[in-house]
Amino acid sequence: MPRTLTVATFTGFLVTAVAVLAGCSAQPAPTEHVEPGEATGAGVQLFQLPWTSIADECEQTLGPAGFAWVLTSPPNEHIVGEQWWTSYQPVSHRIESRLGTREEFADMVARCDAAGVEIVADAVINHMTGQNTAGTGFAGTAFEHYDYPGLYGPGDFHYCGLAASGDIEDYGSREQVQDCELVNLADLDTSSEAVRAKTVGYLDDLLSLGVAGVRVDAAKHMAADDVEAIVSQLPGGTRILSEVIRGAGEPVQPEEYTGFGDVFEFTYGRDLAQPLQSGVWSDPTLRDADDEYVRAQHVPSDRAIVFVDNHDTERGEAKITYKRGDLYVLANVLMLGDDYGTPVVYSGYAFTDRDAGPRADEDGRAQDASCAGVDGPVDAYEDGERTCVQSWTAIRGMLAFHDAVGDVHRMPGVESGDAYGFERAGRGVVAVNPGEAAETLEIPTTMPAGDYCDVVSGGPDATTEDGCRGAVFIVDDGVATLKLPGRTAAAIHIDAAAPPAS
Ligand code: AAO
Repeated sequence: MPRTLTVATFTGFLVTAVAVLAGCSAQPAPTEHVEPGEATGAGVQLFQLPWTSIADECEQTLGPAGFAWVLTSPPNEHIVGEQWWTSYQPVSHRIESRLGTREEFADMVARCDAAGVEIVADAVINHMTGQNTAGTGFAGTAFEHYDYPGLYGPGDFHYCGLAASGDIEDYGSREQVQDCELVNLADLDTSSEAVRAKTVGYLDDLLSLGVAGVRVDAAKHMAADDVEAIVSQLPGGTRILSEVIRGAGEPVQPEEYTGFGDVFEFTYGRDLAQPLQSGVWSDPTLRDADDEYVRAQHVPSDRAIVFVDNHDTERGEAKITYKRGDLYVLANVLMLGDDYGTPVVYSGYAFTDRDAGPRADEDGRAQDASCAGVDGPVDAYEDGERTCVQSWTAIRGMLAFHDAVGDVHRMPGVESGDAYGFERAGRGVVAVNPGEAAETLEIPTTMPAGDYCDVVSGGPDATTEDGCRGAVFIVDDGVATLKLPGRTAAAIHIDAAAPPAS
């Protein structure tokens, strides 16, 4: 028997209604003609995908699907090795790597921009290499652990002396986290004007190639003031996305980095995984009297980059990754249907060995990979096979949902068994059923009555008999009725009404 509103949400809903009647500034009463504000354009992380393939993806899939930006892997010259993480050990600021040449990178940026997709580059500016022996980089640059001729020398690094190893051994110590070495990586002294100038020079070079912004790798390991001193020298409007993993009880917290840019919010994916595994739901969204988000352990919505998983967490803490295909679809549907933060879909490759790099040629260059014809997760991947999440029907449908609902509020949720769903005020309804048993959700909505194409299973398609490629759901008398087989999701929105039967 579907519970239309749990007690908590029903109370919340009543409070909201009363508040609106009383003229308080709680969530506005949904109206079917609410016009959305600008949606925070969704991105996709194309992990270890070469520049030529990213350019193809922008033109063939990302632009048409409505992705606003791509997060690339680090473009800098790196140490030689088959592991993916060699990309995170810079040898120079040359844009020459296993993922492509400077010219290929510039061409990718131009082709993606022409397709309406911006490029955000992963920038490794906290450190250099982590091997104690001298070496030669992927593009032929000679280096030693603390000596990078023409770039950085021994005087440009921290030697913290706080632990015998010189490495971070205690994340409870701010000094260790920001002055010692992360896993033996030579730690740049970002308080030094000389280091800052060289770092700004690298970032300016990326921007000169048309890049719209950067992910600041290991930002936690640089004082927020140092990061701000660096990025404040970049052209206004440059997008800054800081990686600051939220660690309980740690002195360095993500909030410190929200004054000059956005922050990847690691709590989001952790919180999303729990109800999808347990089927026990509660509304995470609490808005205060000023209508501002007050999600515990989350940075403010307008500073949050949210994700289900990324290249680190899929190899570590994440409970829901591509390896759990159907639940992974449900997690991405909820993220793209939510009204918190700016979502970034993760797209990598299948692996058994966490260190295994992308499929590469004999010269170590990552192989081009096409996602043509991929429309969903597969039961069994070969190691190195791209997951192509950006091409999945469900994801492309939810990109359309995300854009159609804009920034209108997420309304109190509705549950039935393991299933859960919610309205985006007057413009869409989204629901998931992580359980095995089929469920029917009746979700209050002010969307206009009528038939709607489910965008998770295909959306509008004029070539079909009922005008929808997949399921059709009905809104009638202020209720959207969504029938969900086990392990499925569904979503309808204002721009995906089923055309009237001809
Ligand atoms: C490789 C080898 C090393 C070798 C090194 C140097 O693996 O054995 O010593 O080379 O030769 C990547 C790979 C590393 C690789 C590195 C360099 O992951 O394996 O090392 O390239 O090639 C911390 C940082 C965070 C960082 C993360 C991996 O804060 O910034 O470690 N991520 C970025 C990149 C990452 C990259 C680097 C940085 C380096 O995304 O791909 O490394 O450029 C806690 C702390 C976090 C900490 C994690 C892991 O997190 O809070 O700050 O991240 O631990 O140490 C719960 C907890 C939370 C915990 C989390 C994850 O959620 O609440 O506190 O679990 O465990």
